[in-house]
Amino acid sequence: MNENLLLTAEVADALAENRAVVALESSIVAQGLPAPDNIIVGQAMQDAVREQGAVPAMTALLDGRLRIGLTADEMARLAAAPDVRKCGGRDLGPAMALGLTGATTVSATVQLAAAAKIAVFGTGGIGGVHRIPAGNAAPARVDISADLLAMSRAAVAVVSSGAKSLLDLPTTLETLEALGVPVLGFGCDRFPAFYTAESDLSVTYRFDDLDQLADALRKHWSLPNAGGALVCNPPPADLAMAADEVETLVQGANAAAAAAGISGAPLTPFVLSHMRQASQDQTLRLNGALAIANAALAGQLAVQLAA
Ligand code: PSU
Ligand code: MN
Repeated sequence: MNENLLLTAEVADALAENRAVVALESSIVAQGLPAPDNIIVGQAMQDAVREQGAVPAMTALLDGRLRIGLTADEMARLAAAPDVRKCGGRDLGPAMALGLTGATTVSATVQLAAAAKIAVFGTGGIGGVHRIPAGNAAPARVDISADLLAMSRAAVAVVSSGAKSLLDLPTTLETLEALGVPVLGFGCDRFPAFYTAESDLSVTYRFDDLDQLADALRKHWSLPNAGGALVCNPPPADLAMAADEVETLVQGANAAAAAAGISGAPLTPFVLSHMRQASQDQTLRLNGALAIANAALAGQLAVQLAA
């Protein structure tokens, strides 16, 4: 085990006894959701993992130390501090050396999960290839989330509701194909687009049986140089939105961002907050509910893999 990784006793014991553990990212708490929903959802994700008989392991960088498993107070600290960094995988080494505190995105979390030999990770949605903003005064540039390459390198199954349709989803899926990351639908043929289950894009394979999904992962990992896999769980049907409704929200938010001259890193937070307001918090309720549902499925999958 990497000597720089600090595991809680609960997580270390579970791993030593080959019991089920589920990694959780902390960026969803620090940057992904507004207070007070961030702490409520982060706690509910951990509870959902436990209800399935698995141990939750939220990852973060606290005062320069890589942490696997956080106390409620530590998670609250990440949720409350506005200056907590958003750390991708590439940030970890330098941020450790500088003694910084940061929340981990999908790319950092899969790297830490792999280092601790945690095979399953549950989150809301992954980052992907951004759309080139139409009508934006800023020059068009490619923005590809580090999540995609990180998933190709770490043998970790990421359970999510796909990726947000504010991204370029066809190009995101092409990139996952190029990187050798299988996209596995659990009970779905279509790639879920986070807010909506109705994308017209296909997953690589569909599984309806958890046992068979676990078998597919075991066999994927039995091959040389196999990296991760993306497991897709459609958003809860009672809160999921219609595709055209989401597209209207995305376009309204993008137009507002262009008008305000916003691009680069602040773009996604701006777009999400605009969509939240325009939907009277429906996107926020959905985001929380799908993240909790994905944590539960990740718990079930981890239990199945540990059996
Ligand atoms: N997608 C979501 N919610 C999130 C994120 C993605 O629906 O909170 C976060 C995750 O931590 C993800 C990160 O890893 O954003 C991707 O950021 P970037 O596009 O800068 O790589
Ligand atoms: Mn980016």
